[in-house]
Amino acid sequence: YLPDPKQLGIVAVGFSLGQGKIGVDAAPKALIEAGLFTQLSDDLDFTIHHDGKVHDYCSVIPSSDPPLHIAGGKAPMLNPRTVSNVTREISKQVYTQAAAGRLVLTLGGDHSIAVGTVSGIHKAVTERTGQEPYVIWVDAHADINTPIVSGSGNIHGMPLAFLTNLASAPKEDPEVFGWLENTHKIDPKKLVYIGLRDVDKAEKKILREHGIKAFSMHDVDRWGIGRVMDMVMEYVGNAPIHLSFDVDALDPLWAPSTGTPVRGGLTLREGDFICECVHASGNLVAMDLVEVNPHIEGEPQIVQGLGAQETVRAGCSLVRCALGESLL
Ligand code: B3U
Ligand code: MN
Ligand code: MN
Repeated sequence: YLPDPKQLGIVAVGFSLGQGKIGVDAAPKALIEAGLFTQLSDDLDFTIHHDGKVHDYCSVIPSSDPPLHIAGGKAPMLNPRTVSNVTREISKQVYTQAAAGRLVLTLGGDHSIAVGTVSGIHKAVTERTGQEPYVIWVDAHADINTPIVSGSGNIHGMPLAFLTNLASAPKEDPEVFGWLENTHKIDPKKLVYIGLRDVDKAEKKILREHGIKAFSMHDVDRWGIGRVMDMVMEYVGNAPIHLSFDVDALDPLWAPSTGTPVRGGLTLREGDFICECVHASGNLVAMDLVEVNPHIEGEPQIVQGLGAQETVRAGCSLVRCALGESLL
């Protein structure tokens, strides 16, 4: 039931309107130019299925998409219709790749694109296997704000609220994420976080109330990444795995070029180790790599202006590890 281990579908999504900083839409191009596809095909023997395009979803005029005020909300949702339409498109593309029996790699873009990737994979994998995939969400942030509790209105901080059905299409505009069907949505019990360290108060309440499994940086410090991954993999069991990796889970020392860096994160080696463990399970069905922003240079005293290059290199490494590079 698992995808053919050597057929890789790639969706490249230049999209930044789930948050406020331009540049994250340039990540797929930067990753490809750094040689990612060659590494995957030549070194790791994947057959790549890619339409040859970086889908540019940023040309939609944001002025045609005014902020959406939600009753009782702290901040209006920003670019709501654009993010909804773009993620619907991504969902279809990812679904098609997965339904063809391929492992699916999506290069973002900001993390709002996960509304598309997780929904498309969930639908395809449950149809193919009758088993619901688990989502391993590696991130400094929990990305589970509902539109009501979000303090920023940025949708990259909300994808998991829509995907777990904690939030549904707002009545102020039911078209926004109205396309999400039950077959797209995940059980909050099938979500596991690793790397959290910047979680909003309302998000903490959501994690507690829904019993969502989470390994914060505190847990990584306490147990070490080895035991954390033992616990993660035991929780996930033998289910298919969708790995959604936000590069800001890594410490800004290794990945400075990202929109909302938070100190005290994973080392690159710990990030690679997470990816290797997921690979070793044999159950990986999809991976997202998001929030690489090559236009942000990062703290120059740390990487002497090489921030973007370093972050892109870190991103390539994470993908290669998830796809089996470290196997001897
Ligand atoms: N939780 C905050 C901040 C944030 C979420 N994701 C990122 N930043 N990258 C929010 O805006 O929802
Ligand atoms: Mn994220
Ligand atoms: Mn993040």
